[in-house]
Amino acid sequence: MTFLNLGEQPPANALLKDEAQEETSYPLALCSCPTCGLIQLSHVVRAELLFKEYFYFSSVSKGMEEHFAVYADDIARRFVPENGLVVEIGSNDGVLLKSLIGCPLRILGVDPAKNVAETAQKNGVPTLTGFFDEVIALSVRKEMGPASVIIANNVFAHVDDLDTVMRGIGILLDDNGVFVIETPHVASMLANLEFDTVYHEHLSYFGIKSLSALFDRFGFEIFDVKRQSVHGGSIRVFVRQRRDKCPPPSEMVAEAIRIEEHEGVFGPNRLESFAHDVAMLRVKLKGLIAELKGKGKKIAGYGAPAKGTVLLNYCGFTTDDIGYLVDATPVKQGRFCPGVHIPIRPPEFLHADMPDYALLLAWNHREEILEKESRWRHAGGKFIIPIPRVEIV
Ligand code: DWN
Repeated sequence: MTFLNLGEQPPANALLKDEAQEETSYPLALCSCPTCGLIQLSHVVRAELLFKEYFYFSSVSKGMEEHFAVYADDIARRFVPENGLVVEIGSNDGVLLKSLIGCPLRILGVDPAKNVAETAQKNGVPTLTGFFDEVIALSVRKEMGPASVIIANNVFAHVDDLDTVMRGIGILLDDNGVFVIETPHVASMLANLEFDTVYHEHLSYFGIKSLSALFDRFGFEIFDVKRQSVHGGSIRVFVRQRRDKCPPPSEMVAEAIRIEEHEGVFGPNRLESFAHDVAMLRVKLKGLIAELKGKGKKIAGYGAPAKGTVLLNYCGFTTDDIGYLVDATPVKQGRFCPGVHIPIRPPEFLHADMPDYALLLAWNHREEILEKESRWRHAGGKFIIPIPRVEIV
């Protein structure tokens, strides 16, 4: 059942070198399985088009660096013996693994984006460039032995052929090993109207029930869940091989499923009301921007996140509405947001230009950014927060 249609859009991270650059758009819509509640894109864009050169570097956000450092420490203490092997799939710039450098264990990142993997290597994180699959799993197991822990953060939702990844996990993970994934929680997406997290990189929108159905097919089970606030509300899911004499799963597993049922993840009416509320949010946001423009106000965008591309294109904003975006990621600066062709500049541009408003496209970093931009705010600058509701702060 297709329930949300965001139109034809370009890949969210396909930032343009110049406005004349040719770009391709693809259908961007969500459909759902009423049985396990798995929500997926209706159209798949080939991974090679999306991930070979990548513009997202997790370490740009200090909040995310702190998040992953605490995460890594927790995992290492609980699950990794002396000299144990920790492998991270989709390790990006090494933002998690770099905090384990110097610990009495071994680390290895795997990431398909050559440019990002090179940054990880410079950060001291050994990184294989490629899409994790059975071939890489066999090669790593042969060379380094089984992994005590395999981690996959904000990547499981990006994979089309999950069977290959799961078979690779089965090959590489030690019999007593733990597979840990962190991924946005579909219940949070629905509850907070996070429609802009729907983009071609995100093929699946998981909950515990849908993940359990997947893991069960490969002899794995979820034994613990920790809810996280990052990326609009995520779940950190702890997975083990199903064995006799295992302690029972934590109560948090059943609690997470109850939350999904409460949020109506499995109910077609709820999904349709989500789509309706998204359409209403667009009307409100477009109306506010038009009102402010009518009063002669200057409006910029803050952050050039993937989700920002979706929101700007879904609302049909142009440079007449949002003059430019600012983003602290060096490789994004000087490029243009795909589809809407809004230029991306360094944050210093905002401090010089002093717009009246900034649409906070990176709303999931609200605290960090409002703190960082306190001087601009004290000088009169105001943020327009689009999600979970349109508000000015
Ligand atoms: O799944 C994914 C999530 C985890 O990260 C990836 N597919 C892509 C990416 O999505 P995103 O681009 O929406 O993530 P963020 O973390 O919301 O992007 C924030 C953007 O804002 C980055 O481009 C960095 C920028 N930023 C900034 O300019 N100043 C961020 C902070 C915190 C800042 O202070």
